[in-house]
Amino acid sequence: MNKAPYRCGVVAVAGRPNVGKSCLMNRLLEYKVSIVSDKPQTTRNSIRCIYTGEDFQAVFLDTPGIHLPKHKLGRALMESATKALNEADLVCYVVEMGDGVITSEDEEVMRLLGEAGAPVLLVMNKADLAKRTDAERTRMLYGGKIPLLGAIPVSARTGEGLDALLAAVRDALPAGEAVYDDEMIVDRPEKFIVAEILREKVLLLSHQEVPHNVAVEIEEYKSPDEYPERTALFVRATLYVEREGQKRILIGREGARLKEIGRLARLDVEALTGHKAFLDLWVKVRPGWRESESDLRLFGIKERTS
Ligand SMILES: Nc1nc2c(ncn2[C@@H]2O[C@H](COP(=O)(O)OP(=O)(O)OP(=O)(O)O)[C@@H](O)[C@H]2O)c(=O)[nH]1
Ligand SMILES: [Mg+2]
Repeated sequence: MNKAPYRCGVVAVAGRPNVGKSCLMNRLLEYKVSIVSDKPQTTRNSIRCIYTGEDFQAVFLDTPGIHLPKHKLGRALMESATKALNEADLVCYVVEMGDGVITSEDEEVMRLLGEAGAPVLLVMNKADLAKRTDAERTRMLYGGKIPLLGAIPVSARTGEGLDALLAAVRDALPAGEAVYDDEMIVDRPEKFIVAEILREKVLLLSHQEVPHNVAVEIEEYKSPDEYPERTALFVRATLYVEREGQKRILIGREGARLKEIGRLARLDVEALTGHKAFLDLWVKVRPGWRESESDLRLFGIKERTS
């Protein structure tokens, strides 16, 4: 009997904001590749997360949630998501399994999926919150709108359904050699993930418009991996906000909020890097950065080449 060919391809993980795309990536890779929060528009870059199985390699692209943008930041997020869809051999379209209706954002996702043309696997996430009967109802709801390769109930929280998802992804990939080394999990440098962890803690500890107004820049990054004379990782980072009031909120009374952001981030950074870490955090006002092309490039949200 012939051995099945090795398979490899790009799998865009797309859907409206907050359905659990990044959470799903972290769970599949058993590694914190992408930050998660209960606020929409958490993810700002398409992040390549590489899953290497026995006989396949799936290059997942975690994408920013598809929504109707209100400013340049939002438009840059949409460009990044659309680019990922156009590059994909397969799309995992993530929805919430309990979804009873199709929202305008999901209409937009389906329009973009139609334009991109890659086959679509419906991933019905948050099965832990839904009723068993929701699976069939959700499959019918979306299946009535677009052609689906399949529909799989999963829970990024409990891990339910992930083996079935990986099997379906594998079967849909084209034959091909692995593109990445099998030890590679994420295509972004450690420094990028540390900046994202800081943003995650801002999202966790702030509310209303503040979280969406924050961008993180790492000004200095000295790891014992590169500087053996050091025993701890040193990170100096600036959190940019758009207004003075937001700066006050982020710093908090007597610096309490900024301190807590630093403490929580430090724990994650230490777990990620395996080094003791020292984070030196600053908050600065940069009016209108979300509407500035050059700032979006500076913060790595918009690609420098595009
Ligand atoms: N109960 C439950 N909650 C989940 C599950 N998956 C994700 N969540 C929660 O849903 C929220 C959104 O998760 P994210 O992974 O940040 O969602 P996202 O789709 O990446 O969002 P954007 O990056 O904004 O597009 C978080 O509060 C998660 O903890 C799940 O399977 N079950
Ligand atoms: Mg995300």
